Amino acid sequence: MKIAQAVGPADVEAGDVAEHNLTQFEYLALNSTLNIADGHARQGLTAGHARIIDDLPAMFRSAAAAPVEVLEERAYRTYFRMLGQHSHPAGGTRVLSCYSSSVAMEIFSRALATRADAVALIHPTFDNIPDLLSGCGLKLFPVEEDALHQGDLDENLLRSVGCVFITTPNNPTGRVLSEARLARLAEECREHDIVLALDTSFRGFDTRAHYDHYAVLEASGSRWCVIEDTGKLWPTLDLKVGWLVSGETVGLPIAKIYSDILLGVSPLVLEMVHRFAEDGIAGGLGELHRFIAGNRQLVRDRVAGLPGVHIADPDSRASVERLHLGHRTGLEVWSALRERNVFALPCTKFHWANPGEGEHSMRIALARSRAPLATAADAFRSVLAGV
Ligand code: EGV
Repeated sequence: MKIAQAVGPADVEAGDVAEHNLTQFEYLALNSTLNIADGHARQGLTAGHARIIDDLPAMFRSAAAAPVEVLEERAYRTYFRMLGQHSHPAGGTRVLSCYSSSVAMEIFSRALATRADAVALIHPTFDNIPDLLSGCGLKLFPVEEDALHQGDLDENLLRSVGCVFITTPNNPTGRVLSEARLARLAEECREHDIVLALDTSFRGFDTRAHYDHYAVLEASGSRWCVIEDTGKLWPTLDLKVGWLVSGETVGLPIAKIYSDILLGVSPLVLEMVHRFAEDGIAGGLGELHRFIAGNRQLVRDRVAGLPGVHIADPDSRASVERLHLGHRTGLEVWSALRERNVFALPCTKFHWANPGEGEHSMRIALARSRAPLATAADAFRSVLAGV
């Protein structure tokens, strides 16, 4: 049976939903106009975006005519320039284009599983990361965010894994690995001859994640891999690219596994990424940051003063916002919201090693148009005032 059917609204019983993974919760929201569940970009087009979309027929024809290598290199060069990643590799198989960052993640996991048994993985984080890694037979050890940001990782942990995997900015907390901490972590990984993997899917939202990661990684001499994602930023109806970027000496059969799965991504999508990134450089990225900050303020204003409710990540600039619900459980609030056709995301499964930790929080997506977000936030307020 297809998963989409198994979790369709008709099947949803209180007992069942508790078992859902985060994406299964996101499916339930897809047909609602008040979907504040998934982290994909669903806001309206800006004027700059609309000009690109109006150009689509011409882009289709020019993409069909150009060599794909040219389009691919242009897309990632522009994307990396927008985000300050000037020392990114280029050419050959160092930057591989995938349909999504999850596809890149699956390719990475399979490649890693040929050489490693275990991974030290950031905790909490979006649950499909632990699920993809463990689906490849890898054993997982949690790395708590606080421990990661405070100092060196446990020597015993580093000795028992083949990879440290970090999402930065993290999903859902928005916490960013500093340049100094990345440099030290890369050194620790080099000392133990293990792979350092980063998932930077949310980096576009936070300028604190725009220091040149590739300069740090290259200088470290470590075996590294980075998963980049254009999918969280722009409302392109899920036309996006996940890039699987690797160091010269990563020592994993990444290009081979990639070839088992993909020939490449659509030249039209590469052309769109190039154009949206150009727009980002010309001011679109700043506009996006102001838009998300405004939406974040709107949500914070709506829930202000509710007893027991507080903002979990006051410093976050990611396009998602996590709320602590006090005594209420995420599932309880989820059910009450659902009766009003509003769908947010209970946080339990982000805490993949200790689900109980996420029981009293929810995540709200901010990459939404202002009006539906305001309606959803109003519903949130009245539900929280009532339970
Ligand atoms: C988020 C959806 C996948 C994922 C959403 C996400 N799930 N790919 N299995 O793209 O934060 O809502 O990352």
